[in-house]
Amino acid sequence: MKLLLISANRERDPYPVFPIGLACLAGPLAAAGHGMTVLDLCFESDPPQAISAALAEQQPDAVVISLRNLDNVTWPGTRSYLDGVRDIVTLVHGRAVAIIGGSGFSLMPVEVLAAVGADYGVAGEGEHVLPRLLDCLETGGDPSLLPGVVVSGRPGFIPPLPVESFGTPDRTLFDVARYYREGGMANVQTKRGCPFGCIYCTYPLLEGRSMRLRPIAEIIAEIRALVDDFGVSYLYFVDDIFNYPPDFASQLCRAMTMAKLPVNWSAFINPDFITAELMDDMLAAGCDAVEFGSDSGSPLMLKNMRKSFSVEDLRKASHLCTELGLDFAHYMLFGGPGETRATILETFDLMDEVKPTAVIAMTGIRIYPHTALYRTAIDEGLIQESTSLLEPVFYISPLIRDGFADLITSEAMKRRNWIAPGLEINASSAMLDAIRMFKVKGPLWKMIKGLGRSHHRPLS
Ligand code: B12
Ligand code: SF4
Repeated sequence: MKLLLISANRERDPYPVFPIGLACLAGPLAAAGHGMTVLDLCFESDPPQAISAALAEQQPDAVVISLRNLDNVTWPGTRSYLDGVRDIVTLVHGRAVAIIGGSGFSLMPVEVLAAVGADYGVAGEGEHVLPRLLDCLETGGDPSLLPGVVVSGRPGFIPPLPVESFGTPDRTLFDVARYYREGGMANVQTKRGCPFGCIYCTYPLLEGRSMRLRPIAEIIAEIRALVDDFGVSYLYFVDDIFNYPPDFASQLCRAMTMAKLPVNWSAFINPDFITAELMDDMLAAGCDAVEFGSDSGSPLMLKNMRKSFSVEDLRKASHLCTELGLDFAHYMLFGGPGETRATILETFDLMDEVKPTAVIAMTGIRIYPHTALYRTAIDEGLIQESTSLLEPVFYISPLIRDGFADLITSEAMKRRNWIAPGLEINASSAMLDAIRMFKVKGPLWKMIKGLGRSHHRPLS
């Protein structure tokens, strides 16, 4: 079949993110004999015009739309992207079959399909099932029998099956250089899955709870190609947790060091599985910044969010970074079940003590179906089973709802290293645009060291 692959993601905050999910599909689609072109809407000034032109020029049989983000998951400054996707599908209708997938789609497949009006949707990983769906369409098979495939107008679907293994994304049809220039990082995935069960988190739902590790030699070859073919010198590992399983992380780092790859990199890490030895391996392999998905500095809140680590683990991991001179950020999620003024202040106190390069604070927690937080929100009467979550609904503990934003704002503004995207503290779009003008490589939060004082709605 003749395919047009569309990356629908136009979000540029915190930076434009290369559509690695769609690139993962390009190889298997080519292997199945399909021809394809790519339309990436991220850098298009007039998406409807670009889509119409691509449809007229390419005359595709099917359009494969990748929906990475439903919204920016940021309270109170929420942006939803669904209208843009609906517009894409409307333009495709009558000219080609519209198939949609991606992480944003997979979180609420039946609801998103109905909302945007595509012909077919695919929940979960697309490497195996998308070629099978196209085969079905060509041969007149029944797509609803394929795991993960949602058919327009039909209720329900067979749950997706995770792929056993996955390979190197095919980046040849994409503008890697522009993403690197404007985003300052290339992305690489070394494994999929997360075995933990934090109450709000969708990652185990999207990637499964069991870990699937890529062969290390294949990852090294992928990084080598990014360096040689695209001049990349900074990477971000998109794994849910880079340092789990720790043995794998350590083997990968040692292989990167042996291969003398001229790259720096950063990743999300779990404070639970950090040892001095692993940190040494990471630094030797070029790691120059780490991000902890800490969520809170309060023992009660860590327990309530079902985190796998303790406040003491956060202390130890932070001290290790400080000793090694490694930039580190803690990501905080305020407002979970049981959050009070006291637990919020405990978090500020812990951060004052461990002094990270930056603290990135999200206020309110987006509720997704099939999470423990969803059940809590129903039990507390915040939402009903019938509540649509396509537009974001945020959980904010009833114990702190009044004065919540004011408290975080006033405390964060007292500190130079706090960033609160939803409250626009050190993180407005204008500010991020201004920072990106300097062609920064690596995470933008490292730049906070250069700011003299905290900014609220700066530069606007
Ligand atoms: C790493 C990551 C980041 C990094 C990205 C770094 C980088 N340089 O790439 C950072 C921290 C910067 C980031 C930022 C954001 N992220 Co983020 N991120 C992730 C994460 C953990 C992995 C994404 C990834 O690269 N996956 C690897 C690729 C290979 O997988 P994939 O894209 O899902 O593609 C597969 C399938 O989805 C499917 N597929 C994809 N497209 C299609 C199309 C069709 C037709 C088919 C059949 C299948 C298909 O097949 C692919 C291969 O198996 C996911 C959570 C997760 N575990 O998925 C969140 C996630 C994608 N992020 C999310 C969001 C919201 C954001 C932000 C908007 C805001 C925020 N607060 O985090 C920004 C937006 C940035 C931007 N410009 O777009 C949400 C999106 C869903 C939603 N709620 O809207 C997710 C799912 C997390 C969540 N909250 O649930 N993110
Ligand atoms: S927050 Fe991190 S550790 Fe917890 S379930 Fe999500 S990905 Fe796993």
